[in-house]
Amino acid sequence: MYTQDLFGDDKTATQIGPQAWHLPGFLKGHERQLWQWVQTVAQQAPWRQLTTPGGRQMSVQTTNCGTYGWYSDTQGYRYINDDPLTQNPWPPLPQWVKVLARDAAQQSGFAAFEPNACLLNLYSAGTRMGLHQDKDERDFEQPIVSFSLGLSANFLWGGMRRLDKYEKVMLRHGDAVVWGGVDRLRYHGIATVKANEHPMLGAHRLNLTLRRAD
Ligand code: MD3
Ligand code: FE
Repeated sequence: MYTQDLFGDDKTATQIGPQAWHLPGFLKGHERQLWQWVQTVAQQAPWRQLTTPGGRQMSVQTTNCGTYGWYSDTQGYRYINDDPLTQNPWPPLPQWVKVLARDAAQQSGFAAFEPNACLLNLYSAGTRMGLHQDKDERDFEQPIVSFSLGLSANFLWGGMRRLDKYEKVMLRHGDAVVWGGVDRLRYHGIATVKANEHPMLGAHRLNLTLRRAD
């Protein structure tokens, strides 16, 4: 891996691809506010396990906020404006969260990122996310910003083909990852989360991905 640790300190940015960056501790000072806000989102748009187009239940629990939410059922993968569970629009994506995402993108070389979709994934021990590409968005030049809270997990960072070899990058409470451009369609996933107890999130790992869906 062409890792480039710019400051020789693991609390600073590490380049994990030509246009992909791991920002350890990027969320420092915002973690509790994020977790409290996510709990209010989940009161309005409850956690649920989605079904893949192939009819399998995903192990992670999911919800969304923003103008668009990512959804999957036997009809396929897509972005939709309303939560099928409540028939209401997804809860709003607050400006302060958009600003955090825009700042992470800016630090990674992507100017003026304006997310309009936020997918929230809640992992408990034993859950994982298999290798996949994110290709349900319209514009692959737009970056995606990911925020992690709670239990640590190994992020699997692959190539352009499913069977390409992958690197493991440990994502911890407070980390951000940003990728776009030539790295936007790389295969990626999350290894099975190990049982543990986090002081803020208890038995869970939370990941937020901020996206431009249209
Ligand atoms: C690299 N989520 O929601 S975030 C997803 O931690 C997803 O829940 C994982 O993959 C999670 O689609 C990983 C980091 C991530 C997300 C999307 C990517 C890395 C990516 C898309 C392209 C390349
Ligand atoms: Fe993904």
